[in-house]
Order: sequence, then C-alpha cells, then structure tokens
Amino acid sequence: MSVHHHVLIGVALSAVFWAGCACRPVCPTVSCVPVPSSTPVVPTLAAEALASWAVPVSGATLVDGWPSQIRRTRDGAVMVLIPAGTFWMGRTHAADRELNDTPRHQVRLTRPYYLDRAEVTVGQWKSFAAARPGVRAIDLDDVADDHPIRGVPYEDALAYAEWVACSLPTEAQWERAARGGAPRWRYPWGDEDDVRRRNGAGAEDGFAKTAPVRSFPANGYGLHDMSGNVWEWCRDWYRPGSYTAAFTVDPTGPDSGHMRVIRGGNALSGQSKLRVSFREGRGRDILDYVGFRLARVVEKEPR
Ligand SMILES: [Ca+2]
Repeated sequence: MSVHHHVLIGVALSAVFWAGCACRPVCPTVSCVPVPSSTPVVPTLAAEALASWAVPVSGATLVDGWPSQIRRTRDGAVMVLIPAGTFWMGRTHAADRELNDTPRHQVRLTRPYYLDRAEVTVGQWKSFAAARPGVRAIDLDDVADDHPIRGVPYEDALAYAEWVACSLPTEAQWERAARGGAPRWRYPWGDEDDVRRRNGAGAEDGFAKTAPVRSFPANGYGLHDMSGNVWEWCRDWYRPGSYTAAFTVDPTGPDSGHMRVIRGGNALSGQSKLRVSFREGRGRDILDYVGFRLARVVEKEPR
C-alpha cells in the first residue's frame, strides 16, 4: 500500500472520529457537544432584542454594553450578568468524600450569561400556571408566594423557561455562578458551613422548611440561595463519571442519560450536599424540594 493510501485511510478514520465528537475529551469549539434533542435551545440574546424582553434594573451598570442586572418583563424575575471566563469546576477539598465531582478541571465559558438572582417563586409559578392552563398542578402546600416553587418536574421547568424565553443553566454555568468569582471555596461564602448564610437541614438557620427567596446574603455575583433552600435543575444529563481532567469549553454534559443534574442542595441537606461542587441526578420521582432558576446567554462579548 502506498503512502498516499495510508494518508487517505487516515483522513477517513479521522472524519469518523470527529463526527462522533461528543465523546472527545477536549472541545475546541462552542457547539461540538450536541444538546439532547429533547432539550430546547434558546437563541442567544441579541442586544436589539433586550428591550422587548427585559428592562435594566435601576442602578445597573453597563458591562461590555450589557446591563449588569435586568428584570424580565413577563414574570418580573431579576437576572444578574455573569461574566464569560475560565474557572475551576469540581471538588476543591480532598477530604470531601464524594467522587462524582472529581477530577477538578478547568472550564471556559465563552459568553456572558444572565442568571436569575433567586429561585423561581411560588407566586411566579402561579402566574405561569394561569397563563398556561395545561400545566400540571403542583401541591403548593400553603407556602407563601415569596418561597421557591418546589416539586417541579424537569419538563415543566423547561416549559416555564420557554414561557420567559430562557433556558435552564448548564451545570457549568450553574457552578461558575455559584462560586461567585471565588476559585476554591467549598461553599459560596467560604470553606466552612455557616447557618447565617444558607437554608439547609435543621432550623438553626431559622427555617425548618423552605425560606422566602433571598432570605440569606448574596454571593460574590449577587446571587442568593445557591446553597440550600431547593435543589435547582440544570439542563445537563447526569452521569456520575462524566468529569475528566481535560480543559473543556462551554460543556453541555453527556449526550444522553436517564436523569438530569440537580445542584445546590435543599432545606433538608446536610453540609456535604450544600457544597458548591456537589452534584446529583434526578429522574421523574422524588421531586419534593426540587425547583429551578433560569439562564440566558448573551450574543457576543465584548461589544
Ligand atoms: Ca433550615
């Protein structure tokens, strides 16, 4: 066989390999990992579309032309602009026993994105259910409108996201935001659990069940309740061994699975589950204390 033939075979094999690019560990482009077809992809936010979708919050500054905080017109939720950049994702302390958030690895998110500063509330959910009569009823358990909605199936969280032209955050978007710019803290506020800063298990923190959203201080990015209160759905499929040491760009997780990622712990969680890198999967059952917050990626940076 000639050298020429070897080259042709090499090119052909390489084409086959790259066509199945979801399995390759390093992702040099934005879109090479396919999002599951069952997950709607929300278009990125163009500057000219901002005014018809949201208004800047009073006092917001401009970051690369984008308001640092906006309020969605449809449901009134305030979103905070999270900068693009590279961060370390995964377990920070070897003493923590979980293995599904290892190895710690670098992730680059190429675009800034807006993320809800609080979990979607019971009051917002009631507005959604009134606007979309087909939505499954959720037992609201007589909690007040300023508490997070909980018991939300993944598909219904997606329906709400579509209603307000947002998406669920990817797991990487969620963790970057939860870290609040601090690279290696165990919790959004530091390395030690602190009952003054989250609603976890027990009533020492003031709440035996859910707390009204924003009852606790914000993290470095201005986000509340990234630890505790309710679990928050992420867009990604969950797989325990899905992390590798490779540097990844805009990861969207495994391309199939049986469960979706939930993050942040809830009002029944002990210290370990309140950690910023803690991850778990959830299917269609055991949805009590599972809620969500929403994201939307902006088109370009910098302008
Ligand atoms: Ca509590």
